[in-house]
Amino acid sequence: MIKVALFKFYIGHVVTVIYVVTVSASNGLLRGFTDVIVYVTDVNDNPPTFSQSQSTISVIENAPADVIMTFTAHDDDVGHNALVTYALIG
Ligand SMILES: [Ca+2]
Ligand SMILES: [Ca+2]
Repeated sequence: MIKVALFKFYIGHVVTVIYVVTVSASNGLLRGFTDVIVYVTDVNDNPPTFSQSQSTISVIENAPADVIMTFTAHDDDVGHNALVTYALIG
């Protein structure tokens, strides 16, 4: 019999997922158990992605100052590895 429990917790900015696997063995009459604890730490292996790869907008030259477009990026990692900062380039 194998029983698996999943726990996720934060240590600082690092998210660690813990699997606790209980394994049993039997000889037909008696049974023994042991727990196997697996720590899975996130790796920063996903870049931020935008929902749109390119956007175009037109604004008239005398338009009042205002928000003209909003971008949001998502990172599939977790914790500190999923933080996204934005910059204008060019
Ligand atoms: Ca990332
Ligand atoms: Ca990852």
